[in-house]
Amino acid sequence: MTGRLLIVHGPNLNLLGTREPEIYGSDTLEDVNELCRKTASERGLEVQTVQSNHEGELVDAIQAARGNADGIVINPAAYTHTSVAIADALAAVGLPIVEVHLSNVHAREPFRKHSYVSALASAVIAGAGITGYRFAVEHLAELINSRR
Ligand code: DHK
Repeated sequence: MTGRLLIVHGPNLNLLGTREPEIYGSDTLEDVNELCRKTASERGLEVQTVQSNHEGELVDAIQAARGNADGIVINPAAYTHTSVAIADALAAVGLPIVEVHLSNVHAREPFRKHSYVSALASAVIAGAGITGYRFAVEHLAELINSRR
């Protein structure tokens, strides 16, 4: 393995598969993590995954990526639209970031259109469902492997 990605899942994503499946799909969080692991390992990368419903725990996990990861895939979920703390943590670690949303946040309620994270992201993927995580891992793998 030649690099490591941190995959960060925000609040309520532990309920994937049963939570509003018409919006978020029927795959579980473990399905998402398995897709990330498979996509990453095909490109010589390892993944570490974290999910929390607590803002501070997400901040801690992002801070811990400094020196331990080469890139971050993050779906901050509801914190996308509210959390300066998570955005500041992402800026502080200085790693390439891909922001993922399962749903097309731009086609939903107006408050979902604003993201504190997007300005820090190398790429933003919304509306592709679980496949968005594959795209995110592929993008980071290309970035990381092109720097070697
Ligand atoms: C997930 C959530 O939980 C929402 O709060 C966001 C995002 C959208 C998603 O589409 O993955 O607004």
